[in-house]
Amino acid sequence: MTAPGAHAPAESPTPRETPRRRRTLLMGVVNVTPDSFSDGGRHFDHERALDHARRMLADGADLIDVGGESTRPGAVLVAERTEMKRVLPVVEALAAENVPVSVDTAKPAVMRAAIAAGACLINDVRALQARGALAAVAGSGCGVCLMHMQGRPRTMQADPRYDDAVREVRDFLVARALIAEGAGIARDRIAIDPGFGFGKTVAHNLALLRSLRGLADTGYPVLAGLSRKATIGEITGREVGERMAGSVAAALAAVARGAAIVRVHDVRETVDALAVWLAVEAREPRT
Ligand code: 7PJ
Repeated sequence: MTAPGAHAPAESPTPRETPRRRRTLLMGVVNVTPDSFSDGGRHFDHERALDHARRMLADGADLIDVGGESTRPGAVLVAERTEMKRVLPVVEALAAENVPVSVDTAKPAVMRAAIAAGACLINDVRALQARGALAAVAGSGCGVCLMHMQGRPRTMQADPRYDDAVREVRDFLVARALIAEGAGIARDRIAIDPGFGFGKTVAHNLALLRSLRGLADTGYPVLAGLSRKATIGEITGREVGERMAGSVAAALAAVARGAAIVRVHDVRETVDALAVWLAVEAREPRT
């Protein structure tokens, strides 16, 4: 894959003016959830998810995050078997094409099956707190993203409260990372994520974004996911289908504060925005 902006400018540039290849990784989101005419796990849903993934890869995604259970506010949990039927065929197909695949799951059995199917990253919104989750990842060479969430998806947005959201989220993530290391997951396999929108108000999310550098300074790579979330909607007044520009701005703000990975739906637009921003900055922030 060639980085956008990698073409030589017409005039011979000094090294400082040469657009840089970005180091920030773009994670493209693929949801394998049934459309209204099918029961999930059907061939059609998988083909649709794969088409979507391939389009994001062509647009410049570095890895694909496959999810079979919605964790959006108010979402209802799905059964383990259903989740596996949704995600595993997609993971297998992408892994067979040498695509780096992460799986968005909190269930140890799904983690194990996803790793066997070729996933290289487990993306757990529950930070490996489910019984058996630490062991499921520790026994593999797979990476893990530990995310912070207050409460549970069905109710977490009801009335989220913190004394100090930034400190509490950081302390939780560092504690979970140390527990993961103690369970045998090497430090260089761990990323952390403040979990924007997971039991957080707009004010909490903005405070966490402003202070993302403090998370990056823990030494763990930071993943940031703000794409199309309610906070973008509240700031812009846009419905979920119209949050692309706001999401791109949020991704840039996260990268400027040291995010190593941004989780996005609109890969092509984020790639372009990052390329322009990096060309102007001529130096990527520390991650
Ligand atoms: C996130 C996620 C996030 C990580 C979702 C949505 C909700 N995983 N899975 N971070 N969000 N690591 O995309 O709106 O922010 S699902």
